[in-house]
Amino acid sequence: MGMHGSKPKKQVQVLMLGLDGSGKTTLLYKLKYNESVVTVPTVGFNVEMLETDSSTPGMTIWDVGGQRKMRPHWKHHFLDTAGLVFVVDSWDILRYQSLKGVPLVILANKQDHPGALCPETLCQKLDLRRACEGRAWFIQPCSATTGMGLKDGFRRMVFLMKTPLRQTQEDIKMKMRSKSLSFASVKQAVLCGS
Ligand SMILES: Nc1nc2c(ncn2[C@@H]2O[C@H](COP(=O)(O)OP(=O)(O)OP(=O)(O)O)[C@@H](O)[C@H]2O)c(=O)[nH]1
Ligand SMILES: [Mg+2]
Repeated sequence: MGMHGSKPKKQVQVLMLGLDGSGKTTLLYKLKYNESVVTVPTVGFNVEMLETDSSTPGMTIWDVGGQRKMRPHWKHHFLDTAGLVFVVDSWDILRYQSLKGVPLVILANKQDHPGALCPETLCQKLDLRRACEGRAWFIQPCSATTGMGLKDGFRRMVFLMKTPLRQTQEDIKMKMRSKSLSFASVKQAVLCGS
């Protein structure tokens, strides 16, 4: 409950999906606590709120297990999803009608591994431009182990929720650079626009 006169804090729901072992749980706890946790495959889901200051909406991140037996349960989380973060690998999820047009951030995780594919190569190999047609999207290199790129990925998620569809990856990078958006200020933008 808030103090007298204060409004309850706004929350946006962000759904994080991806095949089992892609690193969702690791990156969630790295992002939230800056800790490298030892994970077990998620049966069910983990949910964490990302901290923001009192004037900006928080992001509630839902990390749903990616094992085959868990995938039929993904759709139960679609209803109030404002944005989708997909940790590489599968596109099947993009075909669901109820996720049509929902902005997409692809976290190209495990970049700390020598020989990890760069975003541009992944983009080509997975034919992402075609797969992501009809939605705002961005591919973000990251490492759940070191924390590299994690905050940027979620900043981009907030940015994409506010951005028109027809933009190239370069457009998005340039606009974010020129506005020099901070993690807090992009969340403020969501609050003001909603
Ligand atoms: N080197 C490296 N290993 C990672 C990275 N992210 C995750 N891992 C490892 O990959 C394994 C699986 O990570 P999880 O976070 O459990 O994967 P998950 O996507 O939550 O898997 P499910 O819960 O089964 O859907 C663990 O051994 C992690 O330590 C990363 O960025 N770099
Ligand atoms: Mg997990």
